[in-house]
Amino acid sequence: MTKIYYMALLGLVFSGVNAPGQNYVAILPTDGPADIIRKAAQVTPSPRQLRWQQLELTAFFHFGINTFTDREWGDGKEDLSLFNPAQLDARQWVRVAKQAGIRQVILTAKHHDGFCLWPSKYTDHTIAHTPYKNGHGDIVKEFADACHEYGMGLGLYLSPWDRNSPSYGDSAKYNTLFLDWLTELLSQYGQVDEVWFDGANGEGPNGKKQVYAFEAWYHLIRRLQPQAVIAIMGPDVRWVGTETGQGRLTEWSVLPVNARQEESIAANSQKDQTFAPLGDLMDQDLGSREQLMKAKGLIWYPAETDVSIRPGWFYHAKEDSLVRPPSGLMDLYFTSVGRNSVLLLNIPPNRQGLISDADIRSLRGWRGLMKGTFGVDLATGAVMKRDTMMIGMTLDKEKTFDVLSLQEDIRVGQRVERWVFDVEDHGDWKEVASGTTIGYKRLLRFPPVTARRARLRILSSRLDPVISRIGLYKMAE
Ligand code: FUL
Repeated sequence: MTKIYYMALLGLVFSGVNAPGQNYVAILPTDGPADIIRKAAQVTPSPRQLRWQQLELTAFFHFGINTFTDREWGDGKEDLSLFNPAQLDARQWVRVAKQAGIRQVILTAKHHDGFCLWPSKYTDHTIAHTPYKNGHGDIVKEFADACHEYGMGLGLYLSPWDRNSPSYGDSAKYNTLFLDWLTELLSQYGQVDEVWFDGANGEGPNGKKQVYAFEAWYHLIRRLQPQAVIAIMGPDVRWVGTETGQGRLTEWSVLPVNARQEESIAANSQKDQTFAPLGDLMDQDLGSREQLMKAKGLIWYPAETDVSIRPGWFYHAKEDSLVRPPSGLMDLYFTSVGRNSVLLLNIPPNRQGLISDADIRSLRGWRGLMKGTFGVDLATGAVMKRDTMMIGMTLDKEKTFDVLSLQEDIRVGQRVERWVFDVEDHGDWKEVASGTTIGYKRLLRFPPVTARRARLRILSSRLDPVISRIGLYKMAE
């Protein structure tokens, strides 16, 4: 499926939406390379970005008319009488996610087909015109109530691209409609913690051209749900650039941006910053020193890795045998959270309106592997000796491990550019792992080693490194 996030993002203007403070810093014409690097090392997440990063594990529930038509992208002409998830239980979705260690879940309130899972006043293409609960259902409400009941973070996906709405393509009209939808979603269902705007737009060269009023949408979200992060086509959370679950080995959360657009700020009577990320967010190198030198400003803009537990985003019975096994989910953890990103794992409810047994089994197995691996930190009780660029550790006794976890204290910024981890082997130091960025978390697997003494050497850092945690683990079988 063609994805054109990056094209849409190129022209995207972010505005007035990051709390004033350190998650944006301007580069002055008088700044030399050393000033720019020092500034980059001091850009920090906003409180909402920090909270989101610490979640580590989040989930998507793709559910809608596509679930009943067996499609991935509906065209908006679907017969709504097909929609009848007779046993729907949003509490089961949230429970399954919670038992898997997931801490925030996002529901597709409206996908590209325009079908609303809540009874919106502003269109007829909604759940009110389906057999579900004889037209009296509201799945956004059932979902939100379940999240609140279980203390689960709540996110809503609202597709900007809409293949049903007659207003789509009449930019002003559709933007107003979109604000009406956002107002419904963000004022009727209690606290919302993430709003997810998809970048996909598949109308093609002869299709409708809709110009989105992102700034107005962001301001509404900040007003109604100030704690919510706005993801993907939004200023707080960036798409990692793949849908395979693979983050970058070098993943910077500090990115270069264009100049502050003072005219736009004045025009909108806004007090805080307006910026657009530089370049293509699918590039491998987004935040190296070389990239930073081109910037007019720097922002904290961390990566989210979205991937499905099955081949498709929506449920298809024929994919019941293709659910990723527990070891595959574990691999995803290493290539997303373990690469300075948050995992957004899609678990699509089926036609009954339930998460299927195959998915539940796999999630349980994964949870077992996670507990078996990360339940005991073999570095607990180690004696640490810290120098600026080196941390030595002596474990309480000789231990065997094959996983290293490193964390920087991102509350002061992301700084480490290159590091090596060694263990002592009969009086000699032996390198067992090395890497570039660390950020919130970096996980590495290697063949098991047995040692009592180990050391982390930072070979390059933008400012004094602040390592908040070193963990050592043994992979569960
Ligand atoms: C994409 C969409 O086109 C897919 O259907 C899915 O929602 C995925 C998360 O984002 O852009």
